[in-house]
Amino acid sequence: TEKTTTLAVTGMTCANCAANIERALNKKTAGVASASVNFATERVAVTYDPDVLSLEGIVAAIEKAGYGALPVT
Ligand code: 9UX
Repeated sequence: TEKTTTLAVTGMTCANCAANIERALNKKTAGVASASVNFATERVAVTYDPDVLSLEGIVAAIEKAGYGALPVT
């Protein structure tokens, strides 16, 4: 069963940063079903398979892309 979580993202300075994070999660992180970044609110919603990926793994993937993330839900 998939879970959906929201994280606060830090370090986005232009709209393309949001696309960078979506690419990192949707195309490079196993276990992500879908990820959508809202640049204006600095949030990312991630739907994922908790059997494959942990919340810590989501944070690590965002950090690897060069940004910061803090779970908010
Ligand atoms: Mo915009 Mo973000 O040039 O990593 S893409 S600052």
